[in-house]
Amino acid sequence: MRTKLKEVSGIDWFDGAVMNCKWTGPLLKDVLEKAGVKVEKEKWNDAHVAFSCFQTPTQDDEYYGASIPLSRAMDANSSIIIALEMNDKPLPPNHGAPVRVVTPGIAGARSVKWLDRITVQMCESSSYYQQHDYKILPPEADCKEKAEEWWGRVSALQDMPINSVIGVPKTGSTVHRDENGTIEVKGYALPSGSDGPITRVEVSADGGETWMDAELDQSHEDKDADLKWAWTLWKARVKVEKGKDLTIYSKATDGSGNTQQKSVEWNFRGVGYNAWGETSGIEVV
Ligand SMILES: Nc1nc2c(c(=O)[nH]1)N[C@H]1C(S)=C(S)[C@@H](COP(=O)(O)O)O[C@H]1N2
Ligand SMILES: [Mo]
Repeated sequence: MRTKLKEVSGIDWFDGAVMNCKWTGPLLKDVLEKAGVKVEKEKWNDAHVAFSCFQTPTQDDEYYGASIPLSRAMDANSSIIIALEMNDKPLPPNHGAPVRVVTPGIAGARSVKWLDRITVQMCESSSYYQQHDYKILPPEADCKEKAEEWWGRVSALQDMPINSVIGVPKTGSTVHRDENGTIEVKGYALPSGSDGPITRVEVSADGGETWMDAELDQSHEDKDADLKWAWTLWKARVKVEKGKDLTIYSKATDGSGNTQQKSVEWNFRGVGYNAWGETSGIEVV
């Protein structure tokens, strides 16, 4: 959003702010049921599960915290877990050892690492990161002072929007055409929230006039694996002319028909950016 639209108050994540691996641990739902949830079912939509880590202060708060709706947590299909393992090994320290939350489809900010406490409560987490960060503010909130007026009025980002990224070729690189005049384009795609899996990825080398289908790699060592929450790696061979300054776009669609738009509206923190995937300044030789 910073490079395409205008300056934001955020970090340069580029295309890499994503995690996709195998997480193992009990369902949050089962843990909450064992502990006993006192909120009546009719109120689950208004209740929240808050996660806290008190082990270190953060940049903007005394602790790290986040929350998600209780209704989402109590839905077994939401696959929200208290993770103990990552890729079949105990969690490594930087990914939250010994225990963290994993909230598939939901912004990573809610997957609290080094978990100390889980609370069922009638308000969202009071953490700075739930209240004053990770929200898609309206464009008029264009500075810190104006953002102050909006934090309390905009809901916290939960489900992430559908997205796709072109990993190869990298922006600014030189690529060789094969004998058919094509080049290989590869990347990943993520579904929107719980609307996965990815069902289609298209690629365009003419500014979005025409699109061709990419080949989806949805194979998995575990045949019954549910790719609802996973990324889908994709690749395509795209016919291109020789020349400088080629731009290629990618566009994903998921199980509920969500798809990407050419551009998205700017927001102060630069979060939720999901315009078409793009690689540009490609020299084709
Ligand atoms: N305790 C704690 N948990 C945290 C954070 C944090 O700063 N402290 N950062 C969150 C954010 S913003 C993200 S994107 C993910 C990153 O998880 P990862 O390091 O396993 O990729 O952790 C989340 N959990
Ligand atoms: Mo994050």
